[in-house]
Amino acid sequence: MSVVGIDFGNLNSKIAIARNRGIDVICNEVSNRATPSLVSFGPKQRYLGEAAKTQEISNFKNTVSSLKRLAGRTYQDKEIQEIEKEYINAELVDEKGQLGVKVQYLGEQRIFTNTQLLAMYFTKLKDITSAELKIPISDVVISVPGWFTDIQRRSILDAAEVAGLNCLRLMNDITAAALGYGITKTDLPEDKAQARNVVFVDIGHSCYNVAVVSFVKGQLTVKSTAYDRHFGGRNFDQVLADHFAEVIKTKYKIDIKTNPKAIFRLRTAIEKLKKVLSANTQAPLSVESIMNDIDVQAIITRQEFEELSNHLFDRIEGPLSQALQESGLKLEDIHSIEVVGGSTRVPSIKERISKFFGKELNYTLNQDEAVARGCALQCAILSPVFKVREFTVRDIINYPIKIQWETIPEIPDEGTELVVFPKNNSIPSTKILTFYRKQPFDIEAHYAEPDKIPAGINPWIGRFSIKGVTPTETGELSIIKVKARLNVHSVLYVESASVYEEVIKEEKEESPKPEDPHQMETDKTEEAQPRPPSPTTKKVKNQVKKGELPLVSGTGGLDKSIITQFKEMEGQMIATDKLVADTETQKNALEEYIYDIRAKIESSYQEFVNPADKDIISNLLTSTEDWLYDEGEDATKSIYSEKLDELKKYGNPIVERYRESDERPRAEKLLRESI
Ligand code: ATP
Ligand code: MG
Ligand code: K
Repeated sequence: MSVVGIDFGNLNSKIAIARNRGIDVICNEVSNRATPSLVSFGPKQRYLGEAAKTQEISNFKNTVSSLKRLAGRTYQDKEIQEIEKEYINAELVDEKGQLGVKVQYLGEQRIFTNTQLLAMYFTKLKDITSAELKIPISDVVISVPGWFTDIQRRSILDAAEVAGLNCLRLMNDITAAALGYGITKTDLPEDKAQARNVVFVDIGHSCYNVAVVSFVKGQLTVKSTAYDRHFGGRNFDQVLADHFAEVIKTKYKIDIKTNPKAIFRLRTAIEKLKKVLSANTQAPLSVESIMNDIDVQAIITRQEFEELSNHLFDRIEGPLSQALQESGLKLEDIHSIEVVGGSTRVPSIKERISKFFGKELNYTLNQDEAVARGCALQCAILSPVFKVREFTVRDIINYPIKIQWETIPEIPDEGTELVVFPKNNSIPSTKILTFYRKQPFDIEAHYAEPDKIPAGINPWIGRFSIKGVTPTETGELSIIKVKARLNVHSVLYVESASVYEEVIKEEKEESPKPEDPHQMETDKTEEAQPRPPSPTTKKVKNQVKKGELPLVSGTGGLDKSIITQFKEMEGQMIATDKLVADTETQKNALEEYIYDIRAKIESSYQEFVNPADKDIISNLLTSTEDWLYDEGEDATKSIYSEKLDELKKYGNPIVERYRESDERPRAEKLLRESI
């Protein structure tokens, strides 16, 4: 069984695994510890991760980036139209209500949905991991930003399922970093009153996440979080791109803004330049053949960069102060500040964070790998086969969720909605709602503050139909208890609906105080109050479960049938890619054989080839080689293996004769020694 953590980043992803009693970040096929979050499509195969990066510019329109930002979105989504479109080179389209891309694949125009694209990328991460572990993998923990909504989370889970991954937990990325911190600290306080409060800040490529986390021995509790969902390295890249576009316009009289490829080339160069600027006071820009065969050069000082980016630096403080305020802590309660994410290397960003807290920043965690490591740790904790130190992770949700229903004439004052999971409610969590109904009814879950969720995301979470509801035997309203659950992924669903019966018991104590009839936390108490609440008498009404009711759920996730269909399609694409790879391997084997035999018949094999055969073999080698570089350039796997077999018909006897003669003296020697 595998223990794997994936930091799914917008620019690139990191994979950590548990082995040798520790956590390792693994390398991909080109020995990089981070894999570009890209998928692309070609005439014969897909290119995933590094391979997509290699040909990003030559296969411009068929390369899809920003996969993470596409999860759970629709084509009409404001943020897709106004922001993400700018960063994605492939054409975005609407595919039956799903966000899709239109690309050329296997010589035809194809549309793939966001979930499929995510699944393709996860397939790649899965391959990288199984190549390293040398076993098929399934169990993983994947990171998502804490601000992801229900539908975004479901999209990632659906994609993982399509890729054949069993996601044990979608972990909020900053919480993963906090887990990595907590589990290695041996000096955490035992006493809750002395809990250590640490602020974690993650600024990556596309977003900025903050959490205030309190630690005691063996446990972390996220107290508050705050986000800037549109703040990261790419914003700085954009500021620099705008600046250099102007410089280039003046200096070279070309307007690169009219040319998407030129913009892309510039952005690529800027991403490198920006890193140079973090360590140096100035950095050169140089792009060959940016457009119209013109090479451009420029230079920028850190000071200029800082002036251009000042409006961005001014946004640093907001989430920090919001998180601090919501945590209910004061500046002096903060023990330390831990920073992760690539963009926290920008000196001015560090300065601003440090200034806000009036403290030096801490770098206990690996800035690039902390999230992946935390996810792997969480996977190890959840995995039954792996022993890890006990560590409880108490995370929270970011947006309040309400349940809505329709009133019935019998209970006119029932109200129509209730916030069941308020902001910062801990996860996982189950709440029981009690209804009094004679007939089947529906409830709906919505985000209670639609303006707080990412613009363009539908606040609707799901509709749940409770079937089979009838009046009681005496024709009264039945008591129906509905269990709503936020699971470890922070995904909401209705777990069950049951019908209860009231049984009157004589008891001495007073009945409990009336409470909100609809809400009760099972984690604390299993008892729920009926409506109307029982008066304070010595007769106590107890509710006894009579049976389960049928339940039909409609949520933002994909239907099982579509997931099955996507799985089949993914399977076919994997097979296509594998065939291309196997064909290449077979072709290389043929080529190698030609060179090997050709060299050896002139040397070590010489005395084992009879002169008559030698010409035949030589000619065959030459003709096969000629064929390989001509019409055989692009043949099928079976043709390459036929050709190889043909060569081996002549080659094998020679090799055998050589081996025999080589082994004979050795065997004789062994024989002599053993006598
Ligand atoms: P996200 O968390 O937003 O989904 P991600 O996890 O892929 O994205 P990271 O790997 O944390 O992002 O960070 C990548 C960003 O950090 C890029 O924008 C990159 O340019 C920037 N970055 C990396 N190193 C440096 C550096 N030395 N100086 C400035 N910026 C840097
Ligand atoms: Mg990240
Ligand atoms: K375990």
